[in-house]
Amino acid sequence: MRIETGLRQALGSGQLELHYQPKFSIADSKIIGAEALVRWRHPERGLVPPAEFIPLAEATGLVVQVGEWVLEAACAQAQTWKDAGLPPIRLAVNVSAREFTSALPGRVKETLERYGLEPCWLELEITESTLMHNIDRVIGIMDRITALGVTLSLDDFGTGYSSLSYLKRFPIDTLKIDRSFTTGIPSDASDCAIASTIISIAQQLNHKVIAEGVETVEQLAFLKDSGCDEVQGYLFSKPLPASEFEKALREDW
Ligand code: G
Ligand code: G
Ligand code: NA
Ligand code: MN
Repeated sequence: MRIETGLRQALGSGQLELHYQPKFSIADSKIIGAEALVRWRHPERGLVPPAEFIPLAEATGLVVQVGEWVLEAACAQAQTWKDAGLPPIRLAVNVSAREFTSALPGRVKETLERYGLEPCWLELEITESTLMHNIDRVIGIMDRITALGVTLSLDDFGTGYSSLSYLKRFPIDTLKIDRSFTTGIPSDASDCAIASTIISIAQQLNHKVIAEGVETVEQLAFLKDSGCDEVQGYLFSKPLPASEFEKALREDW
């Protein structure tokens, strides 16, 4: 069966699920949020990671429906945690370029309202490639989203082609240092220089900065010394099923 047909069926039959990778504040090691990462629980192939179907979904346009499902599922989960009395944490949803249309702000607003959620529960992660086409239109959409109180983070920062002259115009809250740079810390001098430069740019533009893919205490020490605000990675936690993330949140609280 073509993977596209399979993915369409997966959307209709509840085979997608979200896992949550905690994001930690470096200053006090507390969980401050989570990145929602989609997985496909395939009847024969088991749990399929997004790298195996998101690129295809992007190529076919099906990523729009996947994205609608992800936003819905993340907000439903946030409502459950809110109703259970857990402290508000930001759930970050990845949004690909094809979802980043003028329909997105209205859909985000409507979904938050339907689940009775304050905007502080939600963050959207966008990648640099989203920002490359029609910059003025993209900034208009970003402004409408941030006007709702929903924050934006710039994912995989430094891996694309976005120019620094645009960066200052983006209403973003957080820069994410890509895992490919974190990996080389502390042995690779270039990766260390790039990471600390990203941190410095973020500080001077009044953005927060988070490093992803943090796996070692040496990486954490370097990032802390360099002024990084938040971390995400296997040193702290892999992406967790909702029940396990909730457990971690309750223990941390
Ligand atoms: O979980 P994993 O590291 O395998 O994720 C691989 C990639 O898939 C990541 O780069 C992530 O941005 C992307 N991804 C995960 N979940 C989603 C999603 O819900 N929507 C989109 N567009 N991309 C996602
Ligand atoms: O594309 P994006 O960067 O949003 O996706 C994050 C991906 O990286 C997820 O698939 C997640 O499972 C994976 N990941 C998260 N933390 C680590 C880490 O510390 N090391 C490695 N190698 N992968 C990680
Ligand atoms: Na991401
Ligand atoms: Mn990333």
